[in-house]
Amino acid sequence: MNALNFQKAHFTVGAMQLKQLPNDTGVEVAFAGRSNAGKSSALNTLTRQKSLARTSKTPGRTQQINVFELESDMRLIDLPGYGYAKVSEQVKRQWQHTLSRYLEQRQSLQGLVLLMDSRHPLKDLDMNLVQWCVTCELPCHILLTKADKLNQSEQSQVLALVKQTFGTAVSVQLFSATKKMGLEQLEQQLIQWFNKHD
Ligand SMILES: Nc1nc2c(ncn2[C@@H]2O[C@H](COP(=O)(O)OP(=O)(O)OP(=O)(O)O)[C@@H](O)[C@H]2O)c(=O)[nH]1
Ligand SMILES: [Mg+2]
Repeated sequence: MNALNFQKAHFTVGAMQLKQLPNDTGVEVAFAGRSNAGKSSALNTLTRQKSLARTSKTPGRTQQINVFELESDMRLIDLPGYGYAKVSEQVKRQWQHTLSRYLEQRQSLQGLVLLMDSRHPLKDLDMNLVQWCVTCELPCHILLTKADKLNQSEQSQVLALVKQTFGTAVSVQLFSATKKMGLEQLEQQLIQWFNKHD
């Protein structure tokens, strides 16, 4: 299996609309999840860059579709978080519409990394997104984030719960950006997706 240098990731564009995305060729993997789940932090840990993707204590920070190129035709995508309470209904609906169009239409999209805060997993919109992946046959890998906030027995419990909920439809792992926990497992999944279409 080919190695991938995630450290080489660099920002290319912040798209407000789908038509601003790079050409739909090669392979793309997107990071999705509720606002504040830890998407940007996971991308920074993965790429060994402190501030490649902007993180924030204020949920709803990432509002554009941020594109990071690893090599030509290999991209990581930081999607805006969903479910942020303070965003207006209209903005929420607009974003859900854009997200579903992206997931539906993007030919280069080979997999979705779905992040859930390990202390609050399986919210309605998370369930919808997994269901959507299954229906569309888009591979989905779940990261249970901020695992450093749980003790060992809580970690095993949440992992078992989420695995049991989805069965073999998706893969699931614990992750902590701060402790770099689960990093290798995430990398293996990404390498598999990126190498599929070499
Ligand atoms: N303890 C701990 N905190 C984390 C971890 N990952 C992220 N956080 C914190 O959680 C908050 C949100 O992280 P972000 O990475 O900005 O979350 P996001 O999903 O990109 O959020 P939006 O862009 O708003 O959708 C920040 O305060 C992070 O420092 C982790 O592994 N452990
Ligand atoms: Mg973010």
